Amino acid sequence: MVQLYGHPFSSYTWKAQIALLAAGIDFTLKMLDPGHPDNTAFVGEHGGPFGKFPVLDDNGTIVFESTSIIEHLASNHDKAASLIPADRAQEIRTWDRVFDNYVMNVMQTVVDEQLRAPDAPDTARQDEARARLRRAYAWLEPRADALCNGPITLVECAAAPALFYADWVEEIGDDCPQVRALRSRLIALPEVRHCVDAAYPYRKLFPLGAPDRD
Ligand SMILES: N[C@@H](CCC(=O)N[C@@H](CS)C(=O)NCC(=O)O)C(=O)O
Repeated sequence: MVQLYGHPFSSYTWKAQIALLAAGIDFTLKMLDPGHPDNTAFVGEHGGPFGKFPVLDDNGTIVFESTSIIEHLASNHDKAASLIPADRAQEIRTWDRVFDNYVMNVMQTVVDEQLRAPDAPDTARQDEARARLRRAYAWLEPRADALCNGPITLVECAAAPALFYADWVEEIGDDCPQVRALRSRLIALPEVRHCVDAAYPYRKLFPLGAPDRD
């Protein structure tokens, strides 16, 4: 039995979910909410030093960190091997780092600041993060057209939630049409659309106010 502890609105849960869906691995999403304290306790125990999610329980093998979860799937499930094809593994791992470190985590800085102080966020900190997102978009622009045009790999798993939510925090501008097109390409993937649709009821949780699109 494969179980993924996470939440339908969580970007890093999407990342692992997209991999599971793309590989066709049956799994149960173990919901993290006040109605499921046992699941929350599990993540507190197994989600690394800060009890973060997602956490995978693959028939008793427990893995945290979304990239490690996907590495685990690719190494241990034949159906998931194509998530990290051997001939492109290094390039794919680099793109995964790019989307986590320079898009997803930067987006999260703005969100976390809003959660920390909803009435008086440190706007200088948020503005600085938004500027970093614009810099990431500009760097991606000449590279985006060549990305994510084939089967789902670790790159798509990382890029889809990162660009989906980053655009809500700092909209991808007219000066980056290829990054916009990349985001649209990713959202159109059935595995990603599944995550977008499942997250819809939770949009009210977005602390900056979710836009009425996507
Ligand atoms: N590097 C981690 C990041 C995980 C992460 O930040 N998860 C968020 C949800 S998207 C979380 O656990 N938030 C709750 C918390 O930080 O306590 C990964 O790739 O799994």
